[in-house]
Amino acid sequence: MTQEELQALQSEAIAQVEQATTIQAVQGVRVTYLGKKGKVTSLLKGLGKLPKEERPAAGAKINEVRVAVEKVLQDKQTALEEAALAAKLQEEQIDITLPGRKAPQGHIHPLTKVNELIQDFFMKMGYTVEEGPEIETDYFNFECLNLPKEHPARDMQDSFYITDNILLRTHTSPVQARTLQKHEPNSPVRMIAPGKVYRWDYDATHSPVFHQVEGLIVDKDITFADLKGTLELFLRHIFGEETKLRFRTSYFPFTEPSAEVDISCVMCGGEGCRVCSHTGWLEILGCGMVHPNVLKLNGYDPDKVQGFAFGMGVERIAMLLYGIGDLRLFFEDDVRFLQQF
Ligand code: 2NM
Repeated sequence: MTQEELQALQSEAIAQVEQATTIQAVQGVRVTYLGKKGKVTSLLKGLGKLPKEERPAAGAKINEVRVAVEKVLQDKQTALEEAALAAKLQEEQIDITLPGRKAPQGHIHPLTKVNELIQDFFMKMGYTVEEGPEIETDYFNFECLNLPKEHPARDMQDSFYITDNILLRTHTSPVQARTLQKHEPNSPVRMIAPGKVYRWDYDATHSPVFHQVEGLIVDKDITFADLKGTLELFLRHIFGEETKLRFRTSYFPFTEPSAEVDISCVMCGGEGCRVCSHTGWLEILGCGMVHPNVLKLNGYDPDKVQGFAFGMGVERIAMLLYGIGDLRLFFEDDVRFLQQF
């Protein structure tokens, strides 16, 4: 093969490589020229037929063609691979600036929220938050709170008894009794007792399990004026500064005197509406001066100290605050209800 023919073979191979647009096509050109039966390979194999003295020069020339074609093939393959990678990267590009999918987030139950509102207020007023057992003895639930044997709350029909002597607490007052008994006699106490209580009752405004917050303050010279001032600050904090209060005389075995506190209606402001049964007032909590017997029964001397106590239902406050008509909604765990708060 002449020098010109070799040159033509090289040009032909390079032209084919340049026309190739896929890696498979490049591979095809490689087989055609450099494969086992390829055109360049055959020339190398045919060197043996040449006279011995021509072989080195011819071999060198053919090898130059092989190297040149090989280099063009390699460059083309690399270029095609890079283009394929670039195209793939472009196609698979993700926009990392898109906002992610948010996992649904839970939130605080309305009763917990109201409980926290109440606790925050009294904690800022220097009250401690005390807890006690939900399964109580007759002694702590009734006896040391001056609840007489014939009191209706002690009836089997009204309370959940476990044995004759043990029952689910019907109020959180046993926590106050326990706290007084833990203290040095006659030392000051300023506490609230939040928690679940249990009564045999079930309708739109009564649940067998509900939540109470009761409060107790005992010290020298605590008066009914302190009780009024404290509850006025508290109820205006919860229901708004415009809220008016009304104290009505009442009866509780553990307080004397006792009162029920009404607030001006949260819906109509006192004009009269369906929510307040056209009275302008809503019953909101019970309170009174701690009965001397309660102080005595828990190791305190009513001649040295006195105090006031109060109790409220958390569900009732939440219903009035948020305008909820049925107390059972709090316990049904319907997210469509709960999500509104
Ligand atoms: C109420 C109303 C009036 C009360 C009394 C006591 C204790 F333990 F100090 F005697 N704790 N809570 C009380 C008083 C509770 O709830 C309507």
